[in-house]
Amino acid sequence: MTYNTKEIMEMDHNYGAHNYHPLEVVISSAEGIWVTDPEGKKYIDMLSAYSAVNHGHRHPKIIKALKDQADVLTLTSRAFFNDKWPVFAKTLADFTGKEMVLPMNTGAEAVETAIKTMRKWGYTVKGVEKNKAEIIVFDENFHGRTTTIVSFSNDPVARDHYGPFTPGFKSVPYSDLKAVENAINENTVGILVEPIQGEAGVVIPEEGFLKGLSELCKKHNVLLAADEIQTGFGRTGKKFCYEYDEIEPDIIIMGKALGGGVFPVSAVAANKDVLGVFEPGSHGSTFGGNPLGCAVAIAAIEVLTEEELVKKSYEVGKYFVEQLVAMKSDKIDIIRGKGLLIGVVLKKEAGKARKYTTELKNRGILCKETHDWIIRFAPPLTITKSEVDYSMNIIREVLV
Ligand code: IF1
Repeated sequence: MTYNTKEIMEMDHNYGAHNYHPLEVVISSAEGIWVTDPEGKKYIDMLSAYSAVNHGHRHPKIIKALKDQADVLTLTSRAFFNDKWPVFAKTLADFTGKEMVLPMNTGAEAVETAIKTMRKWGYTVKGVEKNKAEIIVFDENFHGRTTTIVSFSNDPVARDHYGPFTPGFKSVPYSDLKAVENAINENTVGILVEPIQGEAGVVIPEEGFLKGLSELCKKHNVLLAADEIQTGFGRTGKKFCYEYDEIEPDIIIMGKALGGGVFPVSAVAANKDVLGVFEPGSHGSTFGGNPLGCAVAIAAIEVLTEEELVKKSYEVGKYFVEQLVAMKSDKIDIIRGKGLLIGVVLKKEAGKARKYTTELKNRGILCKETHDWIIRFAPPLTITKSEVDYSMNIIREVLV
């Protein structure tokens, strides 16, 4: 049984909880940068499932890894060894330059893992008094949707009515090193930071912010955890966005594109002096490190390197921004981006972004507004300059 767009949207409305407000387009198949609706209309995907589809839809090598693995072994739990997880751990350790990896599934679970790591390190290594650990986070952060993570969000939509909240977090203004230093005390175990704030509207911190954080962390014996869930794996034109500041965070949090656009795979990577705090039973997940996810993630990392997607993201991203600037649209206030993570802030008088994302959708470009005034462009990293040119003609029709 297949359904048309209208039927699918009605079924979604009638049976699905209303925790989303999607653009009115149904995707029923996809390949590379292209997605297709049930009526056969094609669109260019300029969102990439919020950076989870960096490799393009159904990348052949990743799909092959998925199918090959599905034919031999899919799930074991961690009660036994499986022959894929350790290979994935080594692949990701080599890729990140860290000694150890802890696998989970979703981004929020990886963030929770980083929080637990920092707290446990605080108590068992730094010597913080029981239940006193503090973690510094930043205003307008987005790290996921668990009750602990929304406890330190300041977005009322994400947070309201979910209390009582988890204590132990201090939120300070993004990009404000002075505020960070003032917030640090003897109970501070870690700083959790997005190298670019994605949900806040692709907010890029002042140059040297991460470097400054890294220095503060070293000075005060505090761990630095970089949430690279959205910015990692080439999205911003580097393997990881923190590389722009030439730093080494203590903890790297990964998700989204690690699953190659097909499977939820997340992980935390750190050195043994940090991730070594866990002992058997102290943390885990039924599906974390499952052979299917590991096979996919190994392929995803290999494709990134083989196809030089990081370099492409840097170059095509630069070109994309140049083309946007050259449009000289009087509807646009600010254009900001690194690699292929690009935010276009509209002027208030241009009206809300939803109007433009809907219009772009009608003309064959899928992207999503964030907050009321910002359009985010984040196509698969496989997009070519000529495909950007093609898209830009449509974007020009809508934004100029
Ligand atoms: C949704 C936003 C993006 C993330 C960072 C952790 C997570 C995310 C930096 C949690 C997830 C997603 C969640 C998704 C929409 C999307 C999003 F608009 F909500 F904020 F990308 F900007 N850290 N971001 O960006 O990862 O548990 O979802 O795997 O619909 O909630 P997750």
